[in-house]
Amino acid sequence: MATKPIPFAELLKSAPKNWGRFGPDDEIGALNFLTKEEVLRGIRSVKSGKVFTLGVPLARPGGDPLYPSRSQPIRTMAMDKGFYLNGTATPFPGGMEYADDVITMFLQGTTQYDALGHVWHGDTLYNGYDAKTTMGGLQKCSIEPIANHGVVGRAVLLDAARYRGKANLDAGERITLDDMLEIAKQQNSPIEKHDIILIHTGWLKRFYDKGFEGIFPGGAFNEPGLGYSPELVKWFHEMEIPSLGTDTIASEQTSHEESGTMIPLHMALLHYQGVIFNEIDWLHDLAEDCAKDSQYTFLFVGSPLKVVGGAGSPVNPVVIK
Ligand code: UVW
Repeated sequence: MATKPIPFAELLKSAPKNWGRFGPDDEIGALNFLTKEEVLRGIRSVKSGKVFTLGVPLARPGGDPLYPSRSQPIRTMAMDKGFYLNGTATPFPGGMEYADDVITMFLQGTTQYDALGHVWHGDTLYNGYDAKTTMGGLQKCSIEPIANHGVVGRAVLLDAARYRGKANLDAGERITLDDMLEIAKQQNSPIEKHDIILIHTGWLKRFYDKGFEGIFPGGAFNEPGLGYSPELVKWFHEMEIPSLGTDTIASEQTSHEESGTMIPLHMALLHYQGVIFNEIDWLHDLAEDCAKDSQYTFLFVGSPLKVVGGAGSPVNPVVIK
C-alpha cells in the first residue's frame, strides 16, 4: 500500500459521472438503464427454468460473513411453545398457538444491496445531494427508491476463479478489465450493454469451508476482485452497466496499491455512476451449473426491502436460467 493515499477528488477528477444524467431528482442511478425492454431481454435468456437463490443463510449459530466493523445478526424468539408452557401466553380461541421472532442486524450484514447514499467522499452524495442528508437516516439516495424499482434484467456470470484455474482467487488478487473481457470470451458469453454483471471469485465459499480465517486470513480484510483502473471505469460507463454483484463482502479488490486507496470502485462506480452494488452473493452453485451447461447468461431478479431511509438492505436475489 502506498504511504500517502491520493484523495478521490484527485484520483477520479476525469472519471465519468452520471450525476444529472437522469434528472435532478434521480436516486437510482444506473438502474435507470433497466427498462421494460431490458426486463424482456432478461426473460429471453431463460432456457430451462432452473432457479438459483443467491442469499446466504442469515443468523447462523456459527456466525455470518460480513464486514468486520459490523456485528453479527441476533435473532430472538418473541413467542414460541415455551411461552404457552410457562403460562405467559394463552392460545387463541379455538386453540391456535404461534411462533414469532425478532432480528437485530446491520442492513448490510448479509447478502445485500448498497443504497447510492451509502458511500461518498467530501460533502456530496450521488447526483449532487448534500451528504448531510444522511444524518439520522438517508433522506436522499436511500435503498427505498431502488427497492421500488427492483433490479431485474439480463445478467452474465463471469467465473474469475475458473478462469484462473483455482477454487478461489487469493487474498487481494486483482481482476482487470482485460480479464473480464477474456473470461466472457472464453465462456462464450459476450457482455452486452445493460447487462448486470456477477463475478464469481470463490472467496465466500472459503468462509463456509474455513470459517472467519478463510475470509480474513491473518485477521486482515483483503478481498480479491475487480481492481480500479480508468479503463475499467470508462468501460462500465460506456456499457451502461446497471449493477455489479459478487461473492465478496465489498465487491472489489480491497486495496489499490498504485493510489494507496481502499475500495476505489465504491467511488468510481457506485458514487459517480450510480452502479448498484450487490454484495455477499452465494455464486458457488450457480458457477458450478454454468460450467456444466455452458449457459452464463440468465434472468436476474433482485428485490431489496423498502427500508425507509436505509443505507442498504438484505436481499435474496433470484437467478432463472
Ligand atoms: C463498506 O464498504 C463500508 O460497506 P459495503 O461493503 O457494504 O459496501
